Amino acid sequence: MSIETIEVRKLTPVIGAEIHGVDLSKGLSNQQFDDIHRALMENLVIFFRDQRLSIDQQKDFGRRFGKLHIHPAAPKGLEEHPEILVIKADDKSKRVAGEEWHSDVSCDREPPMGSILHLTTVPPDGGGDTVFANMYRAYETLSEPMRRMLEGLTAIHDGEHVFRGRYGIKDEGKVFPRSEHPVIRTHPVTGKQLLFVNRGFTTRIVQLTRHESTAMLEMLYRHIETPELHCRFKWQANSIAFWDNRCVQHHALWDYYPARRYGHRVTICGDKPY
Ligand SMILES: O=C(O)CCC(=O)C(=O)O
Repeated sequence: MSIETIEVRKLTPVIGAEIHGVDLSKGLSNQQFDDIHRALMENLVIFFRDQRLSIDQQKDFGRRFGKLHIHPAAPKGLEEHPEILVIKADDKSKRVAGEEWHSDVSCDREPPMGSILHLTTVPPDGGGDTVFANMYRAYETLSEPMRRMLEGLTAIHDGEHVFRGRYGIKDEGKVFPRSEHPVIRTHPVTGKQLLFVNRGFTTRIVQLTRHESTAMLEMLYRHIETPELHCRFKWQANSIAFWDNRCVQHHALWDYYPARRYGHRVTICGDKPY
């Protein structure tokens, strides 16, 4: 079956494609939805250019793929839009979202299926690229003995060290999500296996001793950082990146201080990893 309603231009053979020929501010036909979904499954992260979307239009686009997720820790960024996560950096920022390799909110019992980030302001002199990594390929490029060893292990994904104190709001007494997920998970749509630990949230492989777990996770995090697993997206104002959070990790580069970068993310609910 060919992709009929959109043009798909791959960024690399491994991960990432730009999608052309669709205006996301208009409702999608069922065929357009199917084609975009298929492009996402095949390329893991897809990018759109020159999309002038209102917040409601961005939410409508996200809702075609599932229920919208509300972040467990971030303060309400926009009145009346709790589903919007504001992504913002400027000369007052002390940190920015996504400086560490991660998949979004993997500490949730049911981590998000995907995220759709729309940037409206980008740094004037470049910078602020986002790098994405293919976790199927990360799994497949481990040696056979290593894959066998990881099979059946589970790991703790903790929001505490990531979110506590992060947003400058009072969070005493707040309990952040913490969940145990398989180290190797199966993608619910493609049925393929992939590596599901990330430097941002994963703190411990349950069945190993602490020393073993630390060494194993560090080896896996280094492996995930292999450039051949990646694509790197250069943003323009009104670009969108839509990543399948189940099989992609990402890392946002903050190389543009003190310039401003601004946008909105909607996040789509997912299901319990198995
Ligand atoms: O700013 C970006 O490019 C990505 C930010 C990030 O890591 C996220 O939204 O999870």
